Amino acid sequence: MNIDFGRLIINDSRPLVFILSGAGLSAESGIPTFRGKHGLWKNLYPSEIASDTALKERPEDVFEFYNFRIAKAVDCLPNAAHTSIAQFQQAVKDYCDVVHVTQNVDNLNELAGSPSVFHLHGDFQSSLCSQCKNTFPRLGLYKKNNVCPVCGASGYSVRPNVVLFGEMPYGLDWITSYLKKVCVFMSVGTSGAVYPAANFVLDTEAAIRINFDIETGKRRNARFTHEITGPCSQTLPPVLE
Ligand code: BV8
Repeated sequence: MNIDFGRLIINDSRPLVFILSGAGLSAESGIPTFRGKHGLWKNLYPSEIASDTALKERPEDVFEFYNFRIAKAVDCLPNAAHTSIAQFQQAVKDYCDVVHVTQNVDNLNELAGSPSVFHLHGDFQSSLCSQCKNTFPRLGLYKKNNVCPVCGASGYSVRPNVVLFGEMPYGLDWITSYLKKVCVFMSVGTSGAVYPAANFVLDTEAAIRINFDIETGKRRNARFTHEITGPCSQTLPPVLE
């Protein structure tokens, strides 16, 4: 089965490398991680404020949380880890498929020239209308009177196109099927604190499963064959070059 993965057609007869990234990939670009010392926002954990319940009960706080994060990310630039993934995808494209699934919502992979990256938890560059379910480019920050350009809905209907806690992540159907075919699985800068992404390393049948993290050895329930400790802007490029 071939699948049109954005601009990448994944072909069953070719080797498949799967990269799962998290907030640690963008940490050295200046975007705070979720569970590090910057992990709290107004003394709230992400699972409290970035949730479907919070969006229903306190949409103004959820919008403020995302406007705060968008403002923090707007001037950030890709680091050497983003660039090494993008260059790796280009370098092997004639004989190997590289699927990069990120839990991040920033666009640093795209800015680094990545030909394809899949945002499992959505992205900051687009908005979602809760009424008509269409997505469209985000115009400015989130506020109550944003109007959906498709159906005209307003109020808090035009929201960040992100997967909140309690909402279904994007692409799970093809991701879980491809994890069975992957030969190399790389986890880059993720704590494994969030599901179902945390289970991908358990679901894959890849012979090689590498964890790149600044602090390894803490994911007891994962089945990595290799742990490479250090900031990923330094540890990832030598492996992908
Ligand atoms: C769902 C939104 C079902 C966008 C995010 C099973 C067990 C328990 C709970 C659950 C379960 N299944 C589902 C749940 C509930 C829940 C969940 O997982 N809860 C957690 C708290 C236990 N999951 C969900 O709700 C998911 N939905 O399952 O739906 C369903 C079924 C039917 C119908 C409807 C629904 C949805 C999860 C998505 C939530 N949204 N983000 C945004 O705001 O950005 S999650 C959020 O956490 C971000 O996406 C983030 O990327 C993600 C994971 O965090 P990390 O990326 O790993 O970041 P973290 O700070 O934790 O770690 C950073 C790592 O980097 C660290 O290890 C650090 O050491 C390392 N690091 C730091 N610097 C560097 C570095 N590494 C290398 N170099 C460096 N320089």
